[in-house]
Amino acid sequence: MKLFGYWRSSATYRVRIALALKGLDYDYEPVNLLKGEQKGSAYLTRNPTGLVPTLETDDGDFITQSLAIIGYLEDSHPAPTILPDEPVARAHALSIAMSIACEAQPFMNLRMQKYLKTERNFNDIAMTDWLNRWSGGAMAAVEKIVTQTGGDYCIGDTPSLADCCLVPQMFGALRFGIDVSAMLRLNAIYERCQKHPAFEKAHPDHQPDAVQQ
Ligand SMILES: N[C@@H](CCC(=O)N[C@@H](CS)C(=O)NCC(=O)O)C(=O)O
Repeated sequence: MKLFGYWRSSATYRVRIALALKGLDYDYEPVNLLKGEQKGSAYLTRNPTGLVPTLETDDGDFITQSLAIIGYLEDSHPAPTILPDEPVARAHALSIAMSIACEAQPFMNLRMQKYLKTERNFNDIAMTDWLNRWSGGAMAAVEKIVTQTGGDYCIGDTPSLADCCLVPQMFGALRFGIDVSAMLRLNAIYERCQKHPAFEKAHPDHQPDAVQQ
């Protein structure tokens, strides 16, 4: 398998955590988002959305969308699973993952921020307000859900798909100045995950294309 991604991309980070939790080896090909490589013709033939990540399977298929990639990993390598067996817990894991992937992350994506700054004249204050209102608002809802479903992790005491999505979202939120200080459950889970070897391996700073700040 080969993962096409970018060290600081939260969607790529989700897939790296899932790969690490499952103990799967893979090749990695960096796609430099700051250089616009995601919009180059070579990459677009693999992933017409112009977004990372993409997973190339051993059979040469290209899978797009982080949640679809993680779904493929779960189906093709079921053990260890990262989805709870119990139907309600499983639905909650998907709900948290989708709340993050569909409601929180798109508002802080690179192309969204670039458009608002360059074509809508957003200054830093307007940008921070946007990020807090939309991404932060979606995260505040996740905090409430996790208060019902969580234990050591988002769903009970075992890392799941929900944590694969939460940790990169928290990383991005802290990077972009979204105020998550009142989200006590999410902060506690985020801190716990930092000490888990799979999450540590998947951390952006530990990737081959990481740039030291
Ligand atoms: N829904 C997509 C989101 C992918 C996405 O937003 N990727 C970002 C990085 S986290 C990206 O490639 N941004 C490039 C750009 O905005 O031009 C997924 O889950 O894979």
